[in-house]
Amino acid sequence: MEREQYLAAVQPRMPEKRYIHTIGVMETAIDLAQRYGEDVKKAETVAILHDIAKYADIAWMEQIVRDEELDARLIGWGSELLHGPVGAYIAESEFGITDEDMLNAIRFHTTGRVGMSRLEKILFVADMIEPNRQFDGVERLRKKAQKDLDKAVRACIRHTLAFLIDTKRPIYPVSLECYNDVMSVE
Ligand code: DGI
Ligand code: FE
Ligand code: FE
Ligand code: FE
Repeated sequence: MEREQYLAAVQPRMPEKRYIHTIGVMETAIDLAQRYGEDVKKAETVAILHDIAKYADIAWMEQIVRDEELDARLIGWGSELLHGPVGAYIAESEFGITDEDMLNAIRFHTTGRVGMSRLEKILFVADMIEPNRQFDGVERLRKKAQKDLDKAVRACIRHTLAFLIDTKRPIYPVSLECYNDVMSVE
C-alpha cells in the first residue's frame, strides 16, 4: 500500500490533532531512517499506523488481548498501554503487514522493550520528538536524535519514566525493563 492509502485509512479513526501528530511522526521517522540507514518505506508505514488503535474501544481491545493471547498484563491498563499491541494486531490482520520488525515497532512504541531494533528505536524516538510535541527538554532530545540514535532512545526513556513518576502513575513492567536495559549500558 502507498502512503496516501495508509493515511486515508488512519485519518477517520482519530481526531484531527492525533492525525497531525501522525504526520509529524511520519516525517520525523523518514528523516531518522535516512540518517541511520533504515528502510525508509518501513519507517514511513509504521509511523502512519502506530496510533491507529489509540481511540479504539477499550473492551474490544481487551477482547483482542484475550483472543490473540497477547500479554495478559495489558488488561486494566487502558488505551495508553493497549494501543501499541492492538495497533500491531490491526496492522497485521487488516493491512496484511507480516514483517515482524514492523509489527514490533508498532507493538512496543509506547513502552520500548529490551533489545529494540533500529526500526523500533526510530519509531520510539520519532513519536516523542515530532515537531508538534511541546514539552520542556524536547529540543534537547531533537538535537540528540540528530547525533546518536541510542543516546536519544536512552534520553527519551529517562524522560518518560521521570514523567510517569512525577505524575504519580504506575509503570508498566515492560517500560521498567526497558529503562533498566538502557540505563545499564555506558
Ligand atoms: O500515543 P502517544 O500519545 O503518541 O504516545 P505513546 O504511545 O508513546 O504514549 C502514550 C501514553 O502512555 C503517554 O502519555 C505515556 C504513557 N505511558 C508510557 N509508558 C507508560 C505509560 N503510562 C503508564 N501508566 N505506564 C507506563 O509504563
Ligand atoms: Fe502511541
Ligand atoms: Fe512514545
Ligand atoms: Fe504517537
